[in-house]
Amino acid sequence: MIDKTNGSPSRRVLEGTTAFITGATSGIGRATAKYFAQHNIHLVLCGRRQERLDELSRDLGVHTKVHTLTFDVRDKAAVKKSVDSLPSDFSKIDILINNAGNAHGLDSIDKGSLDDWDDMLDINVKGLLYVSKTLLPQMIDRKEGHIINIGSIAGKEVYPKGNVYCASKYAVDAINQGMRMDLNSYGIRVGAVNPGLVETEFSNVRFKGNSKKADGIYKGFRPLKPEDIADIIYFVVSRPYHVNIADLLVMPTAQANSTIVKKNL
Ligand code: NDP
Ligand code: 8X3
Repeated sequence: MIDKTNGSPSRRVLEGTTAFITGATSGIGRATAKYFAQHNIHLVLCGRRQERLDELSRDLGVHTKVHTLTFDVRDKAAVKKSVDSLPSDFSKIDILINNAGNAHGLDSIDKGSLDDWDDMLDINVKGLLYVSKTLLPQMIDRKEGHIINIGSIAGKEVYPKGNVYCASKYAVDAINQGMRMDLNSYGIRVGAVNPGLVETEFSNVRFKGNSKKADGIYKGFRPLKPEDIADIIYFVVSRPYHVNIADLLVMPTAQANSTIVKKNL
């Protein structure tokens, strides 16, 4: 990729480059896909829900080139097979957004479910590693690429009952730092975007479809919208190549930290 300034010294022109987004079927990933499409970034969109990927492909295909991959990030063979299946038009990945992930449950450590723990560690940590490992060789060969890891405020401070979800996001924080060190000599940019409360399907997944409980999380204050995070991710990727936003924490104004949220209920 060549840095062009397009009349502005502060923005990198990304038209025609390709972004690989995991967790593109919902929330932050979907909003980022839409944002990127508006800027004519070509898209490889991933998730497990085929019908949502088909819908995105139809909607965003009018703005940019879109290819979809349906796989579970926990399945390392499926990750590799999917990446290997990319047609030549989409096989050069310039930007990787490691976004797929969720919280499963909100229970004290003595009451948490083993299946929930497996899900969070397998998806949020190991899935991110499998996808990265599969795409890294080509970035290393080209000595160029940008990886954005979606962490969380939960990876910066532990909150009650957050235990294993927080552990998974602390791991993302550690992996983000480790990747930046180990890929430094190849000129690859690595950074994390760590959101606080964003209104997506996140809480619905955490509370296993209990929408009353999920909606309650965002009541009485103005949470972030997935588009707020997409806007920030676009800002991060569109910096000139010598500028790397390494670690960014963003919360709603009503939120001071993981446990303090100003609510008017
Ligand atoms: P959503 O539930 O709206 O989206 C989660 C996405 O991850 C979906 O596209 C889902 O796709 C995908 N996904 C989940 N499990 C798997 C899997 N096993 N294999 C492949 N894809 C999977 O949540 P958000 O948009 O909020 O979450 C996105 C990221 O942001 C997560 O990493 C989350 O931890 C992080 N985050 C969210 C915050 C929030 O408050 N919402 C705050 C801080 C961080 P599908 O089901 O189709 O596979
Ligand atoms: C998602 C936000 O506050 O549930 O990472 O940890 S929180």
